[in-house]
Amino acid sequence: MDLYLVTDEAACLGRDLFWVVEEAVKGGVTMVQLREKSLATRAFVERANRLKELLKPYQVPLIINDRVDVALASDADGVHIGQSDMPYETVRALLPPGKIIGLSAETPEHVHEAEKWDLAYLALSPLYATPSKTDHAEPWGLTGLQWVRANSRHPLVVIGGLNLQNTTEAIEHGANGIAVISAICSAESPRMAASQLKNRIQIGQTKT
Ligand code: TZP
Ligand code: MG
Repeated sequence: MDLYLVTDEAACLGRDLFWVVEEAVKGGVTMVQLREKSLATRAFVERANRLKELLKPYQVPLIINDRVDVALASDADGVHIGQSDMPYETVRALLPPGKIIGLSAETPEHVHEAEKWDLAYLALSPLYATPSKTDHAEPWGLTGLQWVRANSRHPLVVIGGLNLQNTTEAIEHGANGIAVISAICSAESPRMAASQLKNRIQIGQTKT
């Protein structure tokens, strides 16, 4: 999950979401989260099924945001939950063995509580303020990221305002990966944007 794409059709500048995702994967995206806040359930499941088929040949895992039922229905690889979604223990009990769970942490308390859980990653939400999610919590910033790195055993993903200019320093400050919407979905070439972000991640990894 070093380069994690979170989908948002509204950010795709009118282009087909599946085209955007496939281009992004060809450019180096290693995990995809289907995030749908207003789609009807049936359309959500259809979209998840189609995305699952699209990603299969690339061996890129599909994660479903918020909805365990949609993840089960589409045999997705896992679920991403936030602090107001179903609790970790409930999600774990509902998912078959081998499925993964990612969790958003917005406060130090969330980070401490997450220590007892088996997470594929902890997402610091948001690293920076972003117009892509207006109801976000207080941003962690690089100082917050360093604190989480020192206080969590989980792989860390940062989300919110990540772009070509600030990716390397996020990796240098302890992030294992970055999650983005607009830096890829709204790029003129999602494939090139992904490949350039990947390059910035690799630069950060060699510096640490
Ligand atoms: N959660 C925290 S910030 C965010 C989400 C879904 C939006 C990230 O979007 P962008 O465009 O990469 O800042
Ligand atoms: Mg959620």
